[in-house]
Amino acid sequence: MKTILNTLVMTIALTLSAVVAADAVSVIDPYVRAMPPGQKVIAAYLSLKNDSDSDRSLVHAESDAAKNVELHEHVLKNDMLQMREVEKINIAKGSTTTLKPGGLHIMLIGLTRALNVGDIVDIKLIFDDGSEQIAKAPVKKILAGMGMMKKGMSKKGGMGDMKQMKHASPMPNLMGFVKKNAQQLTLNGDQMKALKQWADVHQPRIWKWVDVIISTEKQLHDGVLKGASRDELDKMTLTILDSRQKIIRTKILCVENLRAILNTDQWNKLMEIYAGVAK
Ligand SMILES: [Cu+2]
Repeated sequence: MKTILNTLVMTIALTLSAVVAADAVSVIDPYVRAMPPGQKVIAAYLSLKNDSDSDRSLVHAESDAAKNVELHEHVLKNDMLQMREVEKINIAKGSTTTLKPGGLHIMLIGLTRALNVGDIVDIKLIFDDGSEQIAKAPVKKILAGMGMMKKGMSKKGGMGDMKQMKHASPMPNLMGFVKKNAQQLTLNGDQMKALKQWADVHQPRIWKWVDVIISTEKQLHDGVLKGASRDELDKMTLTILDSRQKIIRTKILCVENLRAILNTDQWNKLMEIYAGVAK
C-alpha cells in the first residue's frame, strides 16, 4: 500500500512539474514566412519567453508540414549571410529569445503540402527538460531583410536580399563572387585589402539604392490604384530609374576596379569560373 501511495505521489509530483515546466516558457507571435509556390524550404520565427528560474533551451522541433525540421542560425561568412544548423537555442531564465529573419530560425525542410498566406502550421517545440509545446504559426508575408534593417545592420546578402538585388540590378555581382573564390583565384593580402576597401564604401550605397527601388516600386504600385496624379507617378518612376542608373554606374566602376586589382591570369580565371556559374 505504501509503495502504491509513494508511486502515486511521485506520479502527481512528476505531472505537476511537467505542467509547470511547460508553462515556464511561453511562445510569442509564431509565424512562418510565406514563400513563392514550389519552394520546399521555409523558415518559421517566434519569441520564447522564459519566466522560470532556470535556464531552458529549445532542442528540437517537429511539424507535420515538413519532412525535416532543423534549428538554424545565420552567420556572416566572407560578407555573405549563410545559415547553419545549431544544436539548441538557449532561453536564459527570466529572458526572451527571439527568432527572426537574419538570425535564429526554425527551418522547415521538405514541405509536405503547399503553405499559403493565412494557413496555420503546427510546430511542436521540444525543450531540454522534455517539455513540449505546440506553436500555431500562421503563414505571413514579410519584407525581405526587414529584421536586419530594423536593428540598423547594414550587412546584407541573405536570400531575400539577393533576390531584391537581382531585381534591381542587371549587373554581375563579381565582388561577392571573387570573395567566395578568393583561394582559387590566389588573391594576395593587398588585393584582398583593396577589394574590402572598395566594398566597404560602395556596397552600402548599392544596398541603399536597392531599398529605394523596392520601396518606390511599391509606392508606384499602390499609388496608381489609389488614384495618384500622373505627376506623382512620374516622380516615383524617375526615382526608380535614377537609382537603377546609380547602381549600374557603380557596378561598372566595380568591374573596372576589379580588373585593375586582379592580374590578367586572375581575371581570366575569374571569367572562366563565373561563366560556369552564371549560365
Ligand atoms: Cu535556415
